[in-house]
Amino acid sequence: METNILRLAIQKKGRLADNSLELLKSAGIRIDNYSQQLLIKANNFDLELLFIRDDDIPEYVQDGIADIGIVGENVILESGKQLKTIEKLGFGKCRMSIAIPKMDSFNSIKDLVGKNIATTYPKILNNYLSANNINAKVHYISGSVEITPNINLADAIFDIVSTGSTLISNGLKEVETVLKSEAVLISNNNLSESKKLLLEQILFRIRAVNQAKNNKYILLNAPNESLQKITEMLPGVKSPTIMPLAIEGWSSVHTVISEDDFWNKIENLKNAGAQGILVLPIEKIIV
Ligand code: PRT
Ligand code: ZN
Repeated sequence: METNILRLAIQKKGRLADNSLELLKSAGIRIDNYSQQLLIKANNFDLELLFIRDDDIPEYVQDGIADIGIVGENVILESGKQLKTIEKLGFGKCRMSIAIPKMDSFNSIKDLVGKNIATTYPKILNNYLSANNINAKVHYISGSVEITPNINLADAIFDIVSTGSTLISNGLKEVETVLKSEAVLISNNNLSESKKLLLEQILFRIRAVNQAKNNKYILLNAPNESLQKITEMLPGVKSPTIMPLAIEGWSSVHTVISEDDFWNKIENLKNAGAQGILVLPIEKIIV
């Protein structure tokens, strides 16, 4: 008989582990007695979590050992598996770049012809090099790729970069960004109808949480004659709510605004006459 529990593979330990659990928690999925077991069932949802190394997640999901997974796009690409990306999750953001010793010159990727490049991601690098007709030697190294130029094991490296401080402290400079990556939700291609339904429910919650994260609730007071100008700047989910203040000639405007948008518009709002601006976090948004 087909079991009606959706199995989600997440990273057991590492950069994505905390954020993955945090996302589930904010989506209202409770996981009690969590103590790094391999497999654990959620308390209030037909979901079980499988904790594994991130490199194993694409294969587990492709083979149906897990139904869905949370993993970095870089890991999926390197695995070469054909998996459905269901949703970008907004954490684990990084880029994959080529770096060389900081004193070496670099004009274009043509300078890599004939060079030795060390990486943990040979498949992505080889694809990139062949797409650009660059003939270079790719060397697989399982860790600490950034030290290889210093010990003359390689002329260049291809690795994950986020702040760039690892490159700098190893005397390297980033010369070419090959791709950008973040954590994504992936799914097996042959989910049963009942599992698809569970996935839809989880996805609905994840979207509500992630939408809310990027948005703020904004309240402000404005003289009635500025209302039109101000509401044009604040489209909101549908349109702003406008309520009269106890003082004649003034209104309170409530709406939702993206965090970035807020910083771009704040000056214009003030110039248009907005006062007493409050910005509050939102827990969930269902549009
Ligand atoms: O044990 P397991 O195999 O599960 O974990 P792992 O060691 O393979 O992966 P982990 O936990 O290090 O990273 C998991 C995922 O996080 C990666 O696959 C990426 O998708 C994402 N990610 C985001 C990163 C980084 N940022 C990152 N900065 N992965 C690795 N790094 C490394 C980078 O290679 C560099 O050496 O962190 C170092 C510091 O980076 P800077 O540029 O901030 O100095
Ligand atoms: Zn890994």
